[in-house]
Amino acid sequence: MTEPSILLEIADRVATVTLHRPDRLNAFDEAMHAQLAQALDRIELDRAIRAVLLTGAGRAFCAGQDLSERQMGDATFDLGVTLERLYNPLIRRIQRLERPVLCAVNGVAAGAGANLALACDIVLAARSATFIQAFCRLGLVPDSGGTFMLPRLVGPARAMGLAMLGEPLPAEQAEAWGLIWRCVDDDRLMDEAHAIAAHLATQPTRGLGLIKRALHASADNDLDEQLDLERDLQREAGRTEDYREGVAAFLEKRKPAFKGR
Ligand code: T3D
Repeated sequence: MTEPSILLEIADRVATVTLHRPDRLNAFDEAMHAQLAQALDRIELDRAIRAVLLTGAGRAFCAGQDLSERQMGDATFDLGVTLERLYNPLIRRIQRLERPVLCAVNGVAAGAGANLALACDIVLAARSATFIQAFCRLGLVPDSGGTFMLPRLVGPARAMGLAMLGEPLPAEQAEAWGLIWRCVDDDRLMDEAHAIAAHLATQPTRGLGLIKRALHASADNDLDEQLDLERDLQREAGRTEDYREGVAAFLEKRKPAFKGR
């Protein structure tokens, strides 16, 4: 029996998704894309899941596209089609998922693997991890949202350097530049990641989903549009049970028990 390329474990309202092709540094082949899409189908449908944790098996997070699938030497092969069919839907689904997605970058994250991590809501990385915009080494353009995320996260000068030089960016520097949330010692990574995911899974899930929507929209909105959006989203948030629970718990000086609705 062939080993699964994606492991999905659901426990205590957290779905942990592990990229699992360690001998290929978790590079994406067609089967891994398909299995990840299935895992996301399951997560989207199961409202009891209130946080997602994405990580990689073995010494890498993900080395991007499996290049052994690109050995055909056929100049008519259309990479635009593979982006449209595989990578773009993946990035859109993560960004639109109304549950917090935490990424634990356990090792090197290269090419689409780096940008998959950056598409997640909170990125935690092992101190030994590196981020590589490896595309330029192959004559390609950063994809999977890289040209969108990089300048917004680190500014145009650093984005251009990362994209054109393709040098490994160490996790500590990624944290210092604001590319990721935090870098932690390697042996602490998964404990910290599980603790954050467990915390997120007890929080007001709908409110967190609305925060995600507001922050994503701010990249394209002017202040007036964003103020209007905040008004609309706050109206929605104010109608949730969790908001009522949050206020009641504050006034009663107790810990809130959020239900995610
Ligand atoms: O194609 C499309 O659909 C368009 C979309 C493109 C999206 C992309 O992601 S393009 C970018 C593709 N990725 C890369 O260019 C990264 C390639 N990998 C590397 O540069 C290096 O492997 C790393 C810097 C990530 C790690 O280096 P290192 O020295 O730690 O490991 P290694 O020895 O290079 O790799 C270990 C094994 O994994 C090795 O196999 P072996 O020799 O033990 O049998 C290596 O070939 C394999 N591997 C690593 N990355 C890939 C890979 N095999 C297939 N595809 C990979 N991307």
